[in-house]
Amino acid sequence: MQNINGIVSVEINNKIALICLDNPPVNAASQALRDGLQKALIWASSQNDIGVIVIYGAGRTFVAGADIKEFGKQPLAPFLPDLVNEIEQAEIPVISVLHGTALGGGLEIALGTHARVGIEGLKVGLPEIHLGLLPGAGGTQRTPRLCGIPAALDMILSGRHIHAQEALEMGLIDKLYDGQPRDVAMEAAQEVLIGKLETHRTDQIITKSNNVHLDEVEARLLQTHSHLFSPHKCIEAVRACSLPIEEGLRIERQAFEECMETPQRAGLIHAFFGERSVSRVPESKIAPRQVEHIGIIGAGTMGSGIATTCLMAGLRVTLIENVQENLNEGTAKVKRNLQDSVKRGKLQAENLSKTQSLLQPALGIEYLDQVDLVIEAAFEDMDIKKEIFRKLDSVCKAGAILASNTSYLDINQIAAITSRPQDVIGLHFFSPAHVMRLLEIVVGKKTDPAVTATGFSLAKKLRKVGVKAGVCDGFIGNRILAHYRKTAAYLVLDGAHPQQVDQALESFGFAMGPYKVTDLAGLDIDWMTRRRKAPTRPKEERYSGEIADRICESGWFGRKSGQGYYLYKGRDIHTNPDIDAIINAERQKAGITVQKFNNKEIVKRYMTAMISEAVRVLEERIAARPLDVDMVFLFGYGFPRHRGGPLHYADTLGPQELISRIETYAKEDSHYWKVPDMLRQMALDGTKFSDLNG
Ligand code: 3H9
Repeated sequence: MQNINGIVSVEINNKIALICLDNPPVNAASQALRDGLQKALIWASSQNDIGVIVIYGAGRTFVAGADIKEFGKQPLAPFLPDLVNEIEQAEIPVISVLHGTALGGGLEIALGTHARVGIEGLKVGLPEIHLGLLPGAGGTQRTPRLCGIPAALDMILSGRHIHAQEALEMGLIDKLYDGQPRDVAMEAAQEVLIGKLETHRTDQIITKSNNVHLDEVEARLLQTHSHLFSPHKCIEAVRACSLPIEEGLRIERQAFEECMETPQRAGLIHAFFGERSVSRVPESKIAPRQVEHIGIIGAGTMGSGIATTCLMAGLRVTLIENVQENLNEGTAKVKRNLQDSVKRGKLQAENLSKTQSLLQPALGIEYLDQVDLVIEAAFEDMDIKKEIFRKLDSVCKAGAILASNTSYLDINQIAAITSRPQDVIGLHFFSPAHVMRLLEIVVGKKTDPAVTATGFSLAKKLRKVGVKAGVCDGFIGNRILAHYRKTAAYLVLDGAHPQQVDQALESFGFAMGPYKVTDLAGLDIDWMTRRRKAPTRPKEERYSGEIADRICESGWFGRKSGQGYYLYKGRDIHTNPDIDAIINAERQKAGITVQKFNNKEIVKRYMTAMISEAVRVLEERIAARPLDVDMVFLFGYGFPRHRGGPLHYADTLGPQELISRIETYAKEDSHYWKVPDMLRQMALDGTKFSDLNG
């Protein structure tokens, strides 16, 4: 055994050289791995009488891609594209054994080898598009040569993972085996030596150009993804696959480097690592409590959605209502949700009836005496919640966790009603709870760290992104939302149209503008919140709710009532012509001189308001790190992923720019627009939000 550099080793066995890549956790093609592989190839080729070289991976996977941590830094030799070319041009046949996931640069290494064999369970893919990139080590040139332009383009533009059998049918891999990587490596190598497994060079295959298909796909992309950079560059690179390979690779390299320079790439990589590091909180080192049986109180939209997500994770659920009719409706909703999940491919059809059987509907809280964790999803009213928690305290077994799904109420007050405040926590799901990935884990003053740890382990089980939040009205997300939504309302009062506000923010990248979101959520929800907050609204605050109040008074609550800011006919959405009269009347009543706002100004004000409240949330330690705020917005509020989240985006502007914007707007409304102290300090120190994520 020749240990090349601690990550790569070579074993010689008769005429076979076995190169093992061992760079946990996912065998990323870091500089050390590339260097080790290059040296291993040279060393193996220099040995006497070698008939075949095999590359395989140790651990749970073959190479899952280039090392993403190296992106944005000075690239270090050997470079992956060069290494793949060297593999392809090797005189001794080189084959690869793929197991686990062979993704991105990992698959590209394999495409450079002269035969690829897979092990059952393998998934392959070119997911670079999700990072704002394109396959930059030959993937755009060799994949079409092996599978044709349409299949290659689908793979590159979707970034999807492809199962072993499909990869075999596509011609991406040559043969499938069952077994351990080293054993399969030996078996496949012996087959090469006796001519049972053929080897070939992908670069020698000629691809016919298919501009008609490429043009069609590009036209569709322009309609749906015109704001994203890398999909267009993917097409540009694939177009080059019918040229001689050296030329194609040069075009691919150029396009890859252009993608690497974009803020979209930086935003998407921030999202990738943020999603993985957001659960790294001090409590994650503590053992969580065991949770197998969950009680859910309330079978409305929220409760039935939470029940659905728990069932899909294989947990037993007791669903509680106090009236039989509501319980029946809730149970039916859960069943519909599960059936929809089968249609969406999130639940296997053969598991449907087993999953349904984990649901136990019941009338009355006394049925929760044996559950490990209760999630209360009743009406948002403090007195109702206190009553429920008082009962839970007397019914639930010792050590059971008592969670509330409240979206803004004070968890400390709820906990104080029980004799076990250490077991009380907020678990704030987002609607529809079986679809949306965010889970705010709201930690009260007395919450036991093991209870917080359980919140995170539950989030993981439910495949949610758990984010730790402190207690305040609205926690991280709704607190910030309540603030920046006022900006949208002020813009409309002062001269913008709700539809223009939506268009401006959708072109910034939001999945939906704020007025479409309000219509979808129901205008009555915000109406109720405004009335709840009315007694505590500061006198100096400019009221932002007049237009929305008038709309609600007309009985228009958005999509569910057929009209709101828009008109709804079936699935179609139209302008609501009656809105203008309401807006104009309110402007006149308030004596407002109408201003014109262009879309850029709308985005500037909206984003500045969002960022300034996010900074206050950090100052008050409601969120511990900027990335917590970012993940809340990416996974719960439709924030454009390629912008990385509000505070990642704030770093692209810098504190000084934000301060000068706020100071300008403060001339119109000094109560609403205030520069947070933390932002001033950051400008003085030259600190970025990314510096505070460590
Ligand atoms: C590329 O290849 C470009 C080339 O075309 C051209 C180059 C010139 N690098 O997700 P997990 C870490 S672009 C560095 O929790 P799972 C991850 O952060 C790349 N680190 O596990 C985490 O660290 P921690 C194309 C990576 O089992 C740990 O590994 N490839 C990388 O749920 C475990 O990850 C991709 O985009 C990486 N490439 O899922 C694949 N990948 O424990 C990206 C992972 O400290 N990766 N880490 O938090 C994935 O999709 C998933 O990680 C994978 C495993 C499916 C592999």
